[in-house]
Amino acid sequence: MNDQNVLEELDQILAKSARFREGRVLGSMCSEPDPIVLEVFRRSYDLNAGDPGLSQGLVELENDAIRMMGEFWRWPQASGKIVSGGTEANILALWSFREGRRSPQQTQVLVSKSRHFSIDKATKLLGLDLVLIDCNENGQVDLDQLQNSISKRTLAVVAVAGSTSLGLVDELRALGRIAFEHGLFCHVDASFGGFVIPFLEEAGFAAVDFGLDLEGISSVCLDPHKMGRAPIPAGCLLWKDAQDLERLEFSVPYLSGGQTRLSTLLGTRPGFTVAAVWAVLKKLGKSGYVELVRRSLSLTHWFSEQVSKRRHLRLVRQPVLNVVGLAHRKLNPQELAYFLRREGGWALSVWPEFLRVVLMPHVDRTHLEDFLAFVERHLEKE
Ligand code: 0PR
Repeated sequence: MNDQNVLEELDQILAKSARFREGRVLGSMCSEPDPIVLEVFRRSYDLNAGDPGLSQGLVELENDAIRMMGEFWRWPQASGKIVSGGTEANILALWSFREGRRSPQQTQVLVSKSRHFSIDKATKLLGLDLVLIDCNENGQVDLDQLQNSISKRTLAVVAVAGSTSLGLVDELRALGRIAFEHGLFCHVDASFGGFVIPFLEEAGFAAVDFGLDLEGISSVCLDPHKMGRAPIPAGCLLWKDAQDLERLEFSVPYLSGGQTRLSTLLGTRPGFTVAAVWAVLKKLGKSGYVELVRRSLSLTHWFSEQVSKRRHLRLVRQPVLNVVGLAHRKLNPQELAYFLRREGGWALSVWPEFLRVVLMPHVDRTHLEDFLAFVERHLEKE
């Protein structure tokens, strides 16, 4: 086939996919990347970050990007890696903890019930045991229950900083302190919140206590492909102590650089991702992310208020980040989501008690007005 025919067929098939810019995708935690990444792709699409000896440029870009993300999380000297997403980052964090444990008895990972399923995946893969802790009335991990669950079998605590369901944030300082006092590792899963939390205060919203510098916090992951405006796949894992990263290193003698040390789960990995994350960080800088958060959080508060005012809708909880949970007073969430999808093409994320709207950069006020008007037309009768 010639290029044109291939591309025509591709367009036809891709037409079956929802696109962010159409304004109907309201439940996704990914978004349309910053347009600079198209140019970055043209310049870097053939590079393999898994062979650093071949591309010293990528090594420089990755180190620079890690430093910038470390600054956001108040630890510019952080060691880290750009990875494929939150799942890979969570697996790597727990893997390093397992390799660094004092005794093989330490198999338990404590985390709140609001954790993302990648933590379940990681513990299963690594032969570790997941201990699920209830949430308190604010949707944060219950610290008393967590403390009472610590024993000689405990290896690590995972804190959630931006829960997948409602964007809620655990008490990171208190969790770090508990981990420190008991000699446990503590990983912060800020896959979603990692590009929001550092900018809340400057954007004019209620701040959340955070930082890799907090006592007892060992690592944090944040996903550039969620609120960072980078393309998929792009995650990042930051370590406070370089030795935690070094435990994951494999020395590979035969690659172009000779004695290359590799510490990601993937071998061959996209150089384009590294270049794109770097480019978006350079372009937006701290002030760019503050602006983005200001816009997303303003929209979040406006939308929450609108939901609260609707007769048949219920706001599940006052948002902390840019995530809104809403429920219908008559339809259950599955029925509601199915109706919205079938009749209006709206894509929201479905949870047992509510639907999730994520106020990502591609979501505009006009999209939300359309959504609310649709609900009013179809679901607010009598
Ligand atoms: N940790 C948290 C707190 C997450 O919310 C997620 C993903 C992960 C880890 C795993 O990250 P990766 O998927 O990058 O490995 N949360 C989103 C979710 O489950 C992922 C997502 C994004 C799903 C966009 C759908 C979508 O359209 O909702």
